[in-house]
Amino acid sequence: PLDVVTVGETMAALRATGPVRLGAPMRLSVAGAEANVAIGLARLGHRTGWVGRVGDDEFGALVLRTLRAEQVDVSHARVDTEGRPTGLLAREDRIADLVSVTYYRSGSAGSTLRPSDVLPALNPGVRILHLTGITPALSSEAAEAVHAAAARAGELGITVCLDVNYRARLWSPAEARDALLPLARLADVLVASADELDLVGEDSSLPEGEAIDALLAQGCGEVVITRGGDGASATTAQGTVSMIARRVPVVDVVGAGDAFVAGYLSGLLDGLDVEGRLHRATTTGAFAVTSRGDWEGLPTRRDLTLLDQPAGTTLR
Ligand code: KDG
Repeated sequence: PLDVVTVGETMAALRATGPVRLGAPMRLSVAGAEANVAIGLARLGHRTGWVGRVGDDEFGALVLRTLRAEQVDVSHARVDTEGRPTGLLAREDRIADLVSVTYYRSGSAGSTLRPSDVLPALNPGVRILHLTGITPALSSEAAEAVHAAAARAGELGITVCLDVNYRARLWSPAEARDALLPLARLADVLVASADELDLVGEDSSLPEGEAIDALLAQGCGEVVITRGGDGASATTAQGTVSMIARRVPVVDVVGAGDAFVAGYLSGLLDGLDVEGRLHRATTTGAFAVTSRGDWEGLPTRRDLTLLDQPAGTTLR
């Protein structure tokens, strides 16, 4: 059986290294928060599957081929038969570290995910179901699919991880709150940036500490708050552990949150304590920010100790 099942939309991703309107060259890859997490986990040796829909087109073939090449199981992925295309995102690196993303995903194959696509992947033996708050923004059936998956996982004793991942280009905070409040109630591990907490807390006026306590009180086992370059903290019934981010040259921050989640869940699967989970998460996050691409630079298990070498080391 798989250790981890992830569910979401994986898209073709075009990355321009200058203004698109001037015809800047573009590089083609794939992207999607849940696929990034799946690849991160697979590189660390965990048996991981991705569930979603792609179009019956060349971008869809690229998505599936890339995931397969990364040892991510796609046996539950579906190819749309009704002519809907694979979603696409275009990324424009404008000034310094400011990145602008445009989505071409409304009406995509991935946005029509439904419960019957996801439920067959949740076999007993699966240990973690990883979801993000992006998928319920795609359509009402996709929202239903993630909700049904989280509910079934709960029945089967599968740990549900939800990364809030608010995307302002997909929906308003009010719409997000309506969909994410019930989903957060089903989460065992909740990952959010500090400014996303009010999207998943019953009382959005609470200060951070109280909002976290309220989530624990409603049954969430651990609340992980990411603070970018300032590190992260994880709160469980035993208290809060904080960890600073690892100091690395920042090249590309997109995908860092997904890399962090992959490291955190890898630590959970390996039975590490909260400190060990955060250490692995900040390490995988650091690999993501110090290499180009959403997932390309993620570490294998053997790479994990590379950052412990002094800066400027040449391994010979
Ligand atoms: O987390 C990185 C993602 O933003 C990227 O891979 C694309 O899933 C994506 C999205 O919806 O923004």
